[in-house]
Amino acid sequence: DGSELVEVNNYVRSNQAEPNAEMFGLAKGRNLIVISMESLQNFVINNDMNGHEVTPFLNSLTQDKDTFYFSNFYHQTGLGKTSDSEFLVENSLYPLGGGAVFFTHSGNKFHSMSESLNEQGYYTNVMHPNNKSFWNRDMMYQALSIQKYYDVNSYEVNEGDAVNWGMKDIPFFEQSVSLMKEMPQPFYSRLITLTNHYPFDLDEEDQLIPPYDSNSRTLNKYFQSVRYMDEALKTLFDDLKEQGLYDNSIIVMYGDHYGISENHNKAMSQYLGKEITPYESAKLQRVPFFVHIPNSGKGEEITETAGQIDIRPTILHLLGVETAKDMQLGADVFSDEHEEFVIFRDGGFVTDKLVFANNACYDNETGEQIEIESCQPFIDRASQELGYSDQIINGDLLRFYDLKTGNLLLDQAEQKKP
Ligand code: GP9
Ligand code: MN
Repeated sequence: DGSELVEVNNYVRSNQAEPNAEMFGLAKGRNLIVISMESLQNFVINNDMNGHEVTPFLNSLTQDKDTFYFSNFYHQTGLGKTSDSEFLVENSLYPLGGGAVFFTHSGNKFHSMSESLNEQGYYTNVMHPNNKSFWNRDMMYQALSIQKYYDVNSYEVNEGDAVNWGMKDIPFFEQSVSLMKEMPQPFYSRLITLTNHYPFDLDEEDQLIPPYDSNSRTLNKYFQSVRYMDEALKTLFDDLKEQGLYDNSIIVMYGDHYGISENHNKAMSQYLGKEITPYESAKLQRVPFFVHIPNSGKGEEITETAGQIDIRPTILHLLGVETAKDMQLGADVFSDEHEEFVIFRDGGFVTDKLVFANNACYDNETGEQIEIESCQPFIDRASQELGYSDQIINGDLLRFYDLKTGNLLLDQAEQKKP
């Protein structure tokens, strides 16, 4: 019954972070282009593989005057992988512990970022060259009030333009920008890449660096495949400039989840030159997060510990949209009140000082295991916060929440009791 919402709402209200006055509205009115970078982990950024730079374009962005690069940013996905990251971005709620929320709760009421931006006059859409029903996206996107899904049928997949799971990222970006050119502005387009997906197969002409030389064929190919995606991102920026869409847009990019699972720890340990402890595994869940605001002159590397749940309030505030009434569990990363506390779906977490993984507590600085008592307060809060998120989803509680006023519609909840 909707009365659980009282406690959840109190928690959410008391954890709201005030926007940063200097950043609020910095990109107001601009088109919003969000790129989900498939399987991209942070360990390749500003790193090389046997002398080959893996992500030259993204590396250049880490030094760029218009780009914020977050180097301690974590994915928070579960079994729903890409779709879980989409859920985090649209709702600033956690995905579910078992099963993909895109499949289990597409009938729910949500107040998505798309809904908010649509109210601000944005044309909202997702672009992804896969079948529309994959991850139940066609159904879930309706619940998320996304106006249009440009699925594989919106693309012309020519001979040689597909590899691995489908359309290659370079032609995908090229055609996506042509489609954007025709959209009413401002638009919010969320683009989901596909090429850098397990098993990381590429055509020979797209292999821009040699493979790695470990016992893991997966990791060996991963570097080449990431290198291709990096090239594709460079072409996207060029395409946007060519079509005159670059200057009036903000481009946000994030890695959706890990690409290299713990099954490849031996090869990873060879590459990184250290043993992969549960502490290291947790730190390997870092994914790159970029906020690129053309001609803003604002940009730097930010080391604040943050996660995908923070993307939505961060974006909305940059676009000058208040979120004080939103039922969200993340916080604007630019806010002074943003807390360095990232909760993983399995109850693990990372703070600026601590890492909790595999039921053990570690010092975040040294990686040494320390007594569990140091982690206990955060263990409790992590389970509380995940619990509230689960309650919202499992109880479909947003039915009883009036976003406009921030009022709880509990009379209605009473009436709907079975
Ligand atoms: C499929 C793509 C990949 O459309 O988003 O999904 P994943 O397997 O990474 O969840
Ligand atoms: Mn994915």
